[in-house]
Amino acid sequence: PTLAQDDFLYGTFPDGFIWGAATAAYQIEGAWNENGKGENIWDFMTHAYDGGISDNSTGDIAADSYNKYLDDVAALKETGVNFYRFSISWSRILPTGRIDQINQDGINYYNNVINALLDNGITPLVTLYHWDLPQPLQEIGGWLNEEVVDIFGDYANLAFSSFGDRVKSWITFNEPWVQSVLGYGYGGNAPRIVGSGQTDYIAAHNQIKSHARAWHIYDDNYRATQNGEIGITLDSGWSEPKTQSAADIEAAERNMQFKLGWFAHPIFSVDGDYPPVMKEYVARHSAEEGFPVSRLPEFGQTWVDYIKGTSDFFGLNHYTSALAEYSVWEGNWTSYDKDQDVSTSADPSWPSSAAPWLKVVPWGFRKLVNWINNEYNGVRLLVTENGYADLGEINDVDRANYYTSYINELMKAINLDGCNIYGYTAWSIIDNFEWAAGYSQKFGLYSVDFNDPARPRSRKYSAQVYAQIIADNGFPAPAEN
Ligand code: GBH
Repeated sequence: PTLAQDDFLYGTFPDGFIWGAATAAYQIEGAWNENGKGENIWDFMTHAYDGGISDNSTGDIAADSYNKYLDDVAALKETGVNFYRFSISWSRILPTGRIDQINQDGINYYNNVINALLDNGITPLVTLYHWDLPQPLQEIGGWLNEEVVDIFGDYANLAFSSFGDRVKSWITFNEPWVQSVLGYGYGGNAPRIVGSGQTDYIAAHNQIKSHARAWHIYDDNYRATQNGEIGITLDSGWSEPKTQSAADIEAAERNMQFKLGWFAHPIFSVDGDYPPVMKEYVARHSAEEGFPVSRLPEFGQTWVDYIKGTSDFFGLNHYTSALAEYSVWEGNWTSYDKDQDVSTSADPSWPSSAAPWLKVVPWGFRKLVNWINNEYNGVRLLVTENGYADLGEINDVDRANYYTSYINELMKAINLDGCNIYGYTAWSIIDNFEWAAGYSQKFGLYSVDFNDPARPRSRKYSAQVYAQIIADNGFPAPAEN
């Protein structure tokens, strides 16, 4: 299979560019109640009578990485990655979510994973929060309760003190947009709270504060001795104006500010705080709907200053793009999308995948990282996820082509456009529990047989292609003969 793109660029990534692959605890570990682990919001949701999962599955066993992590390490080694991005299950080390009850077995488990990685020459990159809040903290309101900011800080502190002698790269939150908009707005993800345009903004507010709290704890107490770095991972598609009308061009930019700027502007911009256009639009819609104040919470100057600058790198998850157009949503109801005066759609010509939301638009990746580079002053960027959904075939040519074309666009952004990007992460090293889609969509470079209790892994074609890209550090021109 060759890349059917005439704009393919031969070349290699800069020396020292790092390559990785990723997973998240709830999606792979299983062992949901073993050896002292507490219940989290995904355990709770998937066990509910209507768990909201398309194939009625759970992550109770998932890929059983709690028991089979050495298989994962072997797959990572075979792929030749420099680093492995995985997440800690908060309730595995703190069953109640709080610091007064530490589960030593959970600490041991992550020690084993970290040590196995290091023994194999693979650097750990650890995410503290990939959507799996301990259920007891949900019972006090979860991310709607500002008390969780301090509780998250305690958890982060435990992670730094337990693992920071060996873990030198940390991510506080994975995709707070998803946790906020899907978990606390539209309600398709745990904890399934519905309140778009209200509770999603509050959940985001407390996650941003929690992120900053963890960064300051690291900066104050660990950086000097552990010499690591700590950042956040934000997800974003690229929003392309549907037409070249001024209204659509502005709508696409506004959509970027509402999606990525919502979280990035407080942390990475010179001024801090939410994007001005977002404050303006939510305030105006709130007033039109009869709210006495804006539904978007305010940080106040003390928090603005506390949050600003709290990331040592910009972690980016990117999968797809959309067309954005100016559009006013009628009616007296609140929603995060309505607040933007934007509608999005996919171009019918874009190839699809097994995930309805994921269209293959490689050039959008290059535009997105350029947008970030311009918007946030050449910030050091690490791609922390990128990948493709299919039904699980071993000869996964479409995934291999997705990786080749997206990574090629990333290389153009570095070598032709001068973007400051230092690494790339494939999602995912293995097939896993794809949240509300259960096991119906697969993202792995390695297949997992979920019908076999032993959960055997098998290498897919895409893993060979990715391994070759890593070995070559890109796409060197074929030798002439
Ligand atoms: C990432 O999110 C996650 O970090 C990772 O855990 C996940 O496995 C991976 O993507 C693949 O999905 O079904 O219309 O409600 C990427 C951003 C945002 C993409 C939510 C899917 C659901 C759209 N995701 N979106 S919809």
